Amino acid sequence: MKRLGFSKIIAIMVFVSLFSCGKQAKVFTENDIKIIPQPVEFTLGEGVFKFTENTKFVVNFKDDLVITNILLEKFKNTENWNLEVTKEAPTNNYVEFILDNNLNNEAYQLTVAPDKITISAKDAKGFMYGLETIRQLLPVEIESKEKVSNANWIIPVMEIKDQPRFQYRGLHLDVARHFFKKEYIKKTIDRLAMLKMNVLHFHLVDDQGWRIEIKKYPKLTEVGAFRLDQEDLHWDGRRVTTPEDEATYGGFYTQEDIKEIVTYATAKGIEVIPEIEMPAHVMSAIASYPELSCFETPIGVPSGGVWPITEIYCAGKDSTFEFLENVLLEVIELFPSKYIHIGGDEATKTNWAKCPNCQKRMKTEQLENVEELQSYFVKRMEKFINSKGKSLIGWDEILEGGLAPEATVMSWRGVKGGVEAAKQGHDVIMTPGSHCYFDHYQGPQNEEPLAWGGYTPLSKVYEFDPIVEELSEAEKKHILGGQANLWSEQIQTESHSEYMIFPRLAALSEALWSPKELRDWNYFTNRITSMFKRYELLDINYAKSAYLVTADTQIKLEENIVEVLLKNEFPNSDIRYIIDGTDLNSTSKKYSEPIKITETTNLKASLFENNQPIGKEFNQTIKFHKAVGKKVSYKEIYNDNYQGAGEFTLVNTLRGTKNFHDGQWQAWLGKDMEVVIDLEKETSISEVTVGSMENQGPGIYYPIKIEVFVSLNGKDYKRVGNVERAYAKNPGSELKEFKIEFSAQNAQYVKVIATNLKNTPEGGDTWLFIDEILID
Ligand code: TNX
Repeated sequence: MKRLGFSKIIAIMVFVSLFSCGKQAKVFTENDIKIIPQPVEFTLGEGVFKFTENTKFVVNFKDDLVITNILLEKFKNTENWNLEVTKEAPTNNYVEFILDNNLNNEAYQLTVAPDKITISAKDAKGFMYGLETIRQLLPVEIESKEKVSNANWIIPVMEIKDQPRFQYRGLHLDVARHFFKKEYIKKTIDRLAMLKMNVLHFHLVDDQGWRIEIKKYPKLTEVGAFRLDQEDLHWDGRRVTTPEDEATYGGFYTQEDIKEIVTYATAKGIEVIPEIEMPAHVMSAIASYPELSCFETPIGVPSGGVWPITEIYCAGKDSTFEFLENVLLEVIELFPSKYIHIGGDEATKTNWAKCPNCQKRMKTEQLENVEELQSYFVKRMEKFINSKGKSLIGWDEILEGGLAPEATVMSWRGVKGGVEAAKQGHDVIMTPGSHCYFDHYQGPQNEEPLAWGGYTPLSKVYEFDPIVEELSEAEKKHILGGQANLWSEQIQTESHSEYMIFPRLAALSEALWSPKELRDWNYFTNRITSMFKRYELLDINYAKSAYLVTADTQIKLEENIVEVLLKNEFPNSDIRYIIDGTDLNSTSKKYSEPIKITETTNLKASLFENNQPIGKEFNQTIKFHKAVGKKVSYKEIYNDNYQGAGEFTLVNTLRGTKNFHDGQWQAWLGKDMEVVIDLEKETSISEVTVGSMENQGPGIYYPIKIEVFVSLNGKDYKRVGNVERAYAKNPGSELKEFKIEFSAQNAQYVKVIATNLKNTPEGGDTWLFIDEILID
């Protein structure tokens, strides 16, 4: 018999003892691979690679430190290791970077073997993305800023081939409406890189603030970067400012700050595209230099909402263009990006129609209308920008009056502008409000911090596809990619900004990086929970809105019951509920089918994980009343866009939320609501409650009067009560119940008339929103 050598015996003893004390070698399955965005292709092998104090990074090109730093820093934080970067490969336990010019831009291949890892790429971004993938293969504790004990830094033996679907994968940050410090911008850059995003669109100019130092025009930041502090008021409830107001809210980036941000971003593979708005969204510049406007009236930097935007640059005076060219000369010096974004959105051109200089310009340039004058403006700026070797991007309004010859269009009012631009042979970046506006709500509006409006939950972002099928193959090539926009009217703090960006940015990154065929919401929700743990360790205030339980009801007429359906963003999730008024706990009933309700009931529900409630609790009292499920007849049918949830919307027990698109509201534009509810038999009643909403921004106003009439035969009505409420200015959004009480009446038919305000003091039709009508 062959004898075993001494060292082999020791090896077996170590092996046996490892297993006998329960420390089994981890076997990875596909379910353990939780990478976002999902790689194009991966195959798992057997065994693992283990990072130790002796692991080396083998790099033979410059930028080695910048690239490898992603992981070096992580191991420094968690283990206090100073892993070595060398040019010579050791015998084992190393990560090697191999240049491969056959790969596409930004692509990488990752091969993990037990003794070494290789990352092949053609460019720095490819190498960085390979490292970001390793980071996500490592246990989530790698994100810790503090020492981690007993960690096992292993990743599975595997092979990954990966590359982006789109070359442009961006996030827009509005630092004008509210100012964000350079440190926060740098943090955001790290977080973009982690998701393999590659553009930061930096919205540096708007009415409410000019945020970049321009040496030739110091007043742009001395005056334009600061405004009267009205931060305690709602954005649309702030008073108009004057040049005399004490301006204390604001801030700006010096040119040194900008250089620091750009250098930092470049090292992380992020291109920073500056946006210098024109001809509108520039009241901060006009407050600094009134001569830039048509009528040169001195104004203050606005502290809040301005609509419509009529104070814009004069398109007639040559001095305006001279100013803008000088500004852009400094901007071009600071940003290596090939793009300069000139805005171009939302200009109300009433001053241009009256201004002698603009009129003269239109005559000499033979322009038919003010849209063509804006087109002249943009084309003239494009010529200048092109002469400096750069390309122009503008919002889709730059299509109006004729597109500048080389312009790239950023489509925000849906995808329509993008489609039109691509058909004209122009490059396009898709940022439609429907999927890409991160200033929208992401959960039930009553539960969320104030947002601009709209509703764009995580699953909606995940569905985003920049490619529109009506385009030909050649036209589709013009779609460079997509971008999320975070407008900051309602966002005053960094933590609120993080809340709006995460986790939606993770969904967007997958929509823009991964092949469309691989998109799978179930699989994404399985991976995102691991990302949440990373976000927690990174102190990112990510939104947990996807965990929120929401309810829907169905009326079962025959049985006179209401069925409540519970759901949340996660498929097949463990929702539990309780209806006896006690608190939720691990013994609460698991939700598996609609809950039947026949009387006023308090319903509490939550998503559970590991037998514990997670996320915010759903807590609603479903008010059963005498009109539930009864027929409602309308004198004037509600507006097509707000039909609620069908014929029983007003009497289905479910209440409309502050999100006016939640499918519960019925609404009338410029008209009254008049409905009759048939209680089916003579019933004693003494109160009617009408739910309504006010959100004056989008034109939704409370009724000015509600009247209640009762009848036994449906012909002869008696007025039994009413409430009146005079119009009052009301920023923000609000829900209210209007209760009309009266002495007990026997009635079968109840008529309710809610009178629409019809005209705002500023003119324009008003919306009347109603849900629900309760009768008792
Ligand atoms: C429209 S999107 C704007 C912004 C606002 C935003 C609010 C675009 C090009 N213009 O100025 O902040 O709506 O969502």
